[in-house]
Amino acid sequence: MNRQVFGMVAGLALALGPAQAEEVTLRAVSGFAQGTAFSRPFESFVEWINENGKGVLQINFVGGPEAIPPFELGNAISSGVVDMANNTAAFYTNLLPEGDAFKLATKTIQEQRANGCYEIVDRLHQEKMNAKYLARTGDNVNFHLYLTKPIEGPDLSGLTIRTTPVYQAMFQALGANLVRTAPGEVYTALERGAIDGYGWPIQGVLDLGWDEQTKYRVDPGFYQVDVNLIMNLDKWESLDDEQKALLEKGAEWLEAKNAENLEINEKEAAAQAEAGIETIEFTGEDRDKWLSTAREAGWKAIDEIDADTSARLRACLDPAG
Ligand code: 173
Repeated sequence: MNRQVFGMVAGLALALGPAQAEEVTLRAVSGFAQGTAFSRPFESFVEWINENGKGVLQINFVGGPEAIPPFELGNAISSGVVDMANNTAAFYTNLLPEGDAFKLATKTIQEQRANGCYEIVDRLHQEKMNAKYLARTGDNVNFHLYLTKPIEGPDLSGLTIRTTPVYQAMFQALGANLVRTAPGEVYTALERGAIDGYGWPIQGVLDLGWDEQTKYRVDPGFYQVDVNLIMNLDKWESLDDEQKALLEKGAEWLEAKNAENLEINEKEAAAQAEAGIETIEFTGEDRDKWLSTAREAGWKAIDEIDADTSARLRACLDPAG
């Protein structure tokens, strides 16, 4: 820079004074319908930030799947069309295929922050999808198979089951025919008899009205829900330290709420029984096969995506496996 230009730049900087932090408003979208199980924790987070972040940062919750289809929300975050999302990695495997491993965590997010896993997961989001990984909800919540007809054991051959990447490897290994859909298409598929069942967590079935079309839930549950709070990386980097610290504090608050899930799960199971959903409980060898297929087929699928990343993730998400 020559002297004259340097003088101009320095003068301008002096004239503007120290950077004045202005309140920033982030546009946020949820991959799950507003008011349902996997949107509610996020909605509480938005309230928390808007309450604690006056004059610093606010969140404008634009809406759920009606605003952006869940499987397109990852792209909207990468490109910055949306600043912040509440979404499961299963809905953005187009950008981050390895994200399918997050459901295999047996460690809580608090443990993942302590053992270095959070760093790996954050880096994957940054490098593969231009996103900052802020928080994980869904710890303590398992996935289940729900059916319209009974089964005897862990054999899904002859059944057509609605899936997402979460259940794909496991249900395929057990012989099912699979149809991949967003949650918004499940009710109609059941009503039309196009599917004999679907994968879904223990929470949310009644919120979505699917209990009307569901006869059985298979127990035990498997895997662990990951619903992640992510942000466009450029937007994150444009924030000042106070704004970042506010979001990180909110993230910690949100993750602490994962402890409430055990109690919510019990209430949901009771409400499902009340709504007439019967439980098919696998025991003994059937149970072992059900759970070992989940885990083995799950990790095999990640190994096939990238053996190196799979090994690094496994060592901190599911070290006992
Ligand atoms: O079944 C699904 O749509 C799915 O993959 C999922 C993931 C996390 C929470 C809820 C559902």
